[in-house]
Amino acid sequence: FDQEKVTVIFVLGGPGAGKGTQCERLVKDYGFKHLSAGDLLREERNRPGSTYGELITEYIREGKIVPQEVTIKLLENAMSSTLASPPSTDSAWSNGHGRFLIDGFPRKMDQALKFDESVVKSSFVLFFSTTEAILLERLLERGKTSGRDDDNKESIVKRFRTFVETSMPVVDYYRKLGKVVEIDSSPPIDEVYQKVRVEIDQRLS
Ligand code: UP5
Ligand code: MG
Repeated sequence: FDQEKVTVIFVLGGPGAGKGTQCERLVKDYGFKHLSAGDLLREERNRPGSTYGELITEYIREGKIVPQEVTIKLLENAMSSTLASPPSTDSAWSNGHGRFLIDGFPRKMDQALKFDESVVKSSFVLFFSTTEAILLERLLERGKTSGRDDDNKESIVKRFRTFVETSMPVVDYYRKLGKVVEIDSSPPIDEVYQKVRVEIDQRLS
């Protein structure tokens, strides 16, 4: 993808930090295309004839990171088809331009390096931080209705461990590059979003 035309913002944070919730709002106000790596994996798992169905199910339940080849391919395909039929007629999407929120990716160093090198470099990283107690409460609450098979205590503990051991190094890597915008996502949704807007307005041309 052409670095000059395609803007990518990575949205990271622990499980339940509010990545999806904040992305939805940004889509409405800024015309981003929201691509959640987790959602793309769940779609691929449910696609009849998918080669990776069982593998994805297993990895998600165990809170492990699906091999990067699979996830990067899904993201690349989604980006290509979005650019081929843009979600709006806004100037942000004219002449092959586009702006993407990539949510929940990269969450392992190999994914980060591969995507930066072979897909496109991100502009910056929105990182939502809060405590594990808050994350747990949100996920258990959501688990009552989400139907997600990783919203149970056992999977949640595994997701937390993967986040600390495997995904935080990615955040730290981008932090050293000066690309991380950290936002406390403990307050109510609207309050967090106000802070997000300020940061996006400063950085989006
Ligand atoms: N909520 C949100 N914000 C709130 C606020 N400020 N105050 C009060 N409540 C708030 O929010 C979670 C819940 O909290 C909701 O009920 C919301 O209303 C409430 P949400 O916006 O859904 O949080 P999010 O950060 O998106 O949480 P999610 O569970 O989606 O995060 P995960 O990172 O765990 O899930 P994801 O779908 O990204 O990944 C799932 C799995 O896929 C991974 O564990 C992994 O196995 C696999 N995966 C890969 O292998 N590779 C990848 O690259 C990506 C995923
Ligand atoms: Mg999500």
